[in-house]
Amino acid sequence: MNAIPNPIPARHKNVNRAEVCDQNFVEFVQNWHGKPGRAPRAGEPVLPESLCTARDFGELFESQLISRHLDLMARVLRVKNKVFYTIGSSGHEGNAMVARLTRHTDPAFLHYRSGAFMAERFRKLPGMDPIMDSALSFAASKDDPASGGRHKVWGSKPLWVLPQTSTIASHLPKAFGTAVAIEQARRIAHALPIPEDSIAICSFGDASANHATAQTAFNAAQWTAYQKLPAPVLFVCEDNGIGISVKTPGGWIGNSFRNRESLDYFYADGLDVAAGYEEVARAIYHCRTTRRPTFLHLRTTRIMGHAGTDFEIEWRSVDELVAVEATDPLLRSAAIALESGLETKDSLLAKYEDIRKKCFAAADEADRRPKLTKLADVVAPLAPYSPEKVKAEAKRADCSEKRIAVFGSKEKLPENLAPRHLAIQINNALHDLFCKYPETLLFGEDVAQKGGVYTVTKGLHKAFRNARVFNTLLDETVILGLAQGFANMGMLPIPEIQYLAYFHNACDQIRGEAASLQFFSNNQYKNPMLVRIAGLGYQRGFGGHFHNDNSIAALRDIPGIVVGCASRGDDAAMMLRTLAALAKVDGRVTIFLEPIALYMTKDLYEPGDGAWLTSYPAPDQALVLGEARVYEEKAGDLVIFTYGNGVPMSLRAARAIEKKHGWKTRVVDLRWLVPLNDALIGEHAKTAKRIIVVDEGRHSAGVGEGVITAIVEAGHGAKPLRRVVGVDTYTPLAGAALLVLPGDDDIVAAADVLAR
Ligand SMILES: Cc1ncc(C[n+]2csc(CCOP(=O)(O)OP(=O)(O)O)c2C)c(N)n1
Ligand SMILES: [Mg+2]
Repeated sequence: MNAIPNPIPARHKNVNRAEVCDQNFVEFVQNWHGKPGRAPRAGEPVLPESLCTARDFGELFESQLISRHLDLMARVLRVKNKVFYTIGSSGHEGNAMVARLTRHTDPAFLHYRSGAFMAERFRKLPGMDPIMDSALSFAASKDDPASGGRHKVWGSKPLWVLPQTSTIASHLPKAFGTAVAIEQARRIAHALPIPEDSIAICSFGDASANHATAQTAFNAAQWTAYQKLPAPVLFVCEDNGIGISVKTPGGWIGNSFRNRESLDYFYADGLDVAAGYEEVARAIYHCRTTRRPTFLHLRTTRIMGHAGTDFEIEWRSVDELVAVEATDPLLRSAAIALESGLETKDSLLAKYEDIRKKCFAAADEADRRPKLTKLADVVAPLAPYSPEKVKAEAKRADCSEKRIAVFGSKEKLPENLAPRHLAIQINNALHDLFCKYPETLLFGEDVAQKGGVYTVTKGLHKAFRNARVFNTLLDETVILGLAQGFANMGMLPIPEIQYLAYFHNACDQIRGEAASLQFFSNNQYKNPMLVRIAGLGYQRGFGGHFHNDNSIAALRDIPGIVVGCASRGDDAAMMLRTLAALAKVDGRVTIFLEPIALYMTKDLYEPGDGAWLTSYPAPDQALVLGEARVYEEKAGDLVIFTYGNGVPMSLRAARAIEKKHGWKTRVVDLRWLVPLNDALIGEHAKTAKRIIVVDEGRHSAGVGEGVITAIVEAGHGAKPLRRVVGVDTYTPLAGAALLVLPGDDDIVAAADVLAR
């Protein structure tokens, strides 16, 4: 590498490190005094012994220069308010090698320093322009082909680059999931959208490698490969030795990853394309041919700071900065170009300036393109909904022969059997979804042979075998990462989260990742799924908090998702069909919240009355998103809004209230918790004299808050109104649980207050 100037010239004390690095390049070329070689022909090694040919090198170097000038352009135009993002790729341009040596159909989940990777991948398809596309993204223009101006993301539909959020490491589980999905497709005869021998690529920084979400993905990949199951994921750790301002201990990445069980480690010098190319090629070849998880430790450096806002000079010495800047891989690439004779000083400087000009010209053009100026445009891809198509799809029932085979005979079809409880009807509905969608997969903890802890998935494994129904390792983040991976590959995943408390454990995989994909890709990518979560309180004599968690707040404010909660078997079956249809038709991330305490509930008013058993709805019946179930529609003395366990409680309380106060009570089972049907709530509030909201969730941020807001906003807040809601606490064990959760008596007591 080039020597550090001594003494350090005055210009190196410049606060603007982008200017310093820019000048460094120019000066380095101007001052180069080596002996130029005879320019190798396209197919010859760029330097003796290098696996990288002159053609490879020439294009890689150009990609590196494009990436660098996009960074420089962003720094200049940020201050003019024409660019809105300055986290750059400078020092990481060696990642272009990974792009060159993989295919544009290998799904890529990229680190934010992937400018050169992208520029290189753009070469894989004709007629694409990395500079203009990136400029539109930097400028947050509506014409940005990656996100439609919603974020500066690296993304491309034709190039299989799925846009990532800024949450570091959160993309690793879904990259692992995508790798598993590529392999799973064959086992279920599903046609992949990409070649069968594709690999999933994900890149991330050295500091990010420590994150729990990253470690969980490594572990899951190792766990898989350890069992000799394929998981062709290429983890590319771009090690620049620092994370914002915190240095990674020297040798940490190598020492931590070199000897992991079932994770194959490769090291490549990303600062030197001629030297690093061979090892990058070996790692990729290894991953593709062995289908094993592969860890590519790519040496990089970070120049120009973490982002444009990071004035490194304020917290690091100039000497240190100068030393880091001397490791700039573009200086090394310039040396290779000059040494090999591929470029002369003049031709190289001319190329450098030419790319600079193109980047600024593109930025100028991007600045003139339209921005997002309407709210409706911003949110259009967030939660697409085609009601008619969803309805038709939910009611589509064209697999009668398969059903007969699965259920045993026509007589044994569940709609021909006696009424049953919730758990059985969910189970029947899942069997039906498996008949309807051959691309359905169901997975989670204990869901296969055992059929789940509450036997809700019993029989599915036997009927549909290992390839479609399987146990995962014990990790909710991975379960949801797998779901995203399967969805990316066109399947319909139905992951199970064993208890609501354990969704909270992995919430970001939905909140930050799955639910955001349509938004940040301008609806070009979708990861449709149906997540089943067992939860809510009232399991008599069992569990304590973590099995009776009643906090729905974490789901309520996730933009774009649909959350349904069925209190009875027939609704559950019809709701599942609608949720699956929302996923299939509109690509939605849907959540089915299962009230555990109602799984086996048979009676409503009296022991043995069987009033909570329901018939199985024929497969051509489904719910409409937002549609409530209303008991005693005409009753108007009191309306109770509720859901889940609150429904049978409210129905019982309604009887007691009628006896006590003579009021006819209407009970509205909302069924759909996200989004809440505000209009429906307003209508019912309007036509009743009094209102009670029964929310088994918590006092703060529970569904009840949303219901009451809807009532108030509809102009009915002045009516007599009470809320019966859980306490802001964890749920205690045994009978004490009923102290913190609302019960039948609390509802009657609320009516008593209204009667005063
Ligand atoms: C989960 C999460 N925590 C914190 C951050 C803030 N953050 C952004 S980048 C970064 C450092 C990442 O360093 P590294 O992984 O080494 O990547 P580099 O920037 O060095 O390429 C931090 C702490 C984040 N984006 N996500
Ligand atoms: Mg780093």
